[in-house]
This record gives sequence, C-alpha cells and structure tokens, in this order.
Amino acid sequence: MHRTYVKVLEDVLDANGTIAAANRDDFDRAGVTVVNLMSAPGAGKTTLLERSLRGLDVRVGVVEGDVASTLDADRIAQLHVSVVQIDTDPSFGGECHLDANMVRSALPSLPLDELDLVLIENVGNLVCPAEFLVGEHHRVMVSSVAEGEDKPLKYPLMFRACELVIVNKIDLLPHLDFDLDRYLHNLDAVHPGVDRLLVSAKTGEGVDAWREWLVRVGRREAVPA
Ligand SMILES: Nc1nc2c(ncn2[C@@H]2O[C@H](COP(=O)(O)OP(=O)(O)OP(=O)(O)O)[C@@H](O)[C@H]2O)c(=O)[nH]1
Ligand SMILES: [Mg+2]
Repeated sequence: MHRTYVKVLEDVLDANGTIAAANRDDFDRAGVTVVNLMSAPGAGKTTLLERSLRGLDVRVGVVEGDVASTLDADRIAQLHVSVVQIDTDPSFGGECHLDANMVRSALPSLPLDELDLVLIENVGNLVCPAEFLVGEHHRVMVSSVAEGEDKPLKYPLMFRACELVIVNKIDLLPHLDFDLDRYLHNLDAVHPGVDRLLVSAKTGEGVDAWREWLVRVGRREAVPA
C-alpha cells in the first residue's frame, strides 16, 4: 500500500516537473523572472505585495493562488498591476498548493511580453507548495513572528526549499513571546546561512531591502548574499 502511494506521488511529481519546465521556457522566452512566494495562511504575503509593488522600477504581474475567493486578487488590482487569480476549489479539486498545470492555465491571462517580473502568491500552506515546482526562478517564503520560533524545525522542507526567508510582522515583537535569536538559530539549523530579511509589511520597516531584491531579480542581476 505504502509502495503504491510512493509510486503515484513520484508520477505526479514527474508530470508536474515536465509542465514546470514548459512554464519556465515560456517565462525565459518572454524575459520574465518568476518568484514563487509561499507561507502559512495569514503570514502576510498579500500585505507585503501591497506594500512593495507600487512604483517598483520593473514591470510587475501577480498570480494569486487561493482555494477560494478573489479577495487577494482584488487587493492587488488596486495597485494597477496585471493580476490573475487561480482558485483551486472550482477547477482543481480544492488543492492546498499551486502546481505547474494550474499556473500554466493562468498564463494566457498575463501579458508576459510586457512584464519583467511575475510574483506568484501560492496558497497559504507550510507543507505542500514546497513540493511542487511551477516554473519559477526563485522561491521565497514569508514567515511571520506570530507563528512561533519553532516553525523551521517543524516544517523544514519549506524553509529548505527557499533561497530567501522574509521574517514578517516584526512590529509585533514587543507584544509576543517570540525569541528572535532562537528563531534564527532554528532557521540556520535547517537551512544554514539562508538569506533573510526582517520586515514589517504593516509599518514598512525593512521593505526597501525586499523591493531592491525584487528589482534585481526582475532585471536578472545577481542578488547580493
Ligand atoms: N501587525 C502586522 N500585521 C500584519 C503584517 N503583515 C500582515 N499583517 C496582517 O496579517 C493578516 C494576514 O495578512 P495577509 O497579507 O492577508 O496574509 P496572507 O499571507 O496573504 O494570507 P493568505 O493569502 O490567506 O495565506 C492581515 O490582518 C494583515 O493586516 C505585519 O507586518 N504586521
Ligand atoms: Mg494572501
């Protein structure tokens, strides 16, 4: 029984990888850099995008992944950037992550040739999104201090799958029982030396560094370590 499950999962991931490669080819042909933004529900992905995309020096589009609703796409549309919502519930069995096929279904709705950078806000989930490549060039996660300092140890795959961890909601630190040093120690235990940015999407603290990171990857420049 266990062996059958493993085989099916391997086949699913193989098929996903093939479609992800096709997506990646399309992105490269259009000269677009794609960032897959992942986090637990409510860590602040959409708020961070709202804070950081206005007036950015590269042309940006957004793919919003959710199980249901157009709430996040409606928020992003206020910024006057191209946005497309993928809801997994009506068309994709309510999956708790985006996969390459879902992202592929959204591509005709994005003017790729007119964009430099596409941010894919994945479905809020600390497990499954890390397993599915969607054709992205960069994987970033948002990890909020409200979630507790043990999360890197409990969900290591997600923290290992990302090249940059954005530690969000630092404005809440004075109100929480959260030991930042311990959190960073736990982060280094699962992904030693991974780049990290401490930000508050609410107050804007630290967001400039994230904006600079976005511009650099959008221009396909090397990102400073
Ligand atoms: N205090 C504080 N609250 C924040 C910050 N960033 C986001 N929030 C709040 O956290 C809640 C969730 O924020 P969202 O941006 O919707 O989170 P999300 O990760 O996009 O959520 P899902 O798309 O549902 O996974 C909202 O009430 C935000 O106002 C922050 O830096 N500080
Ligand atoms: Mg969101």
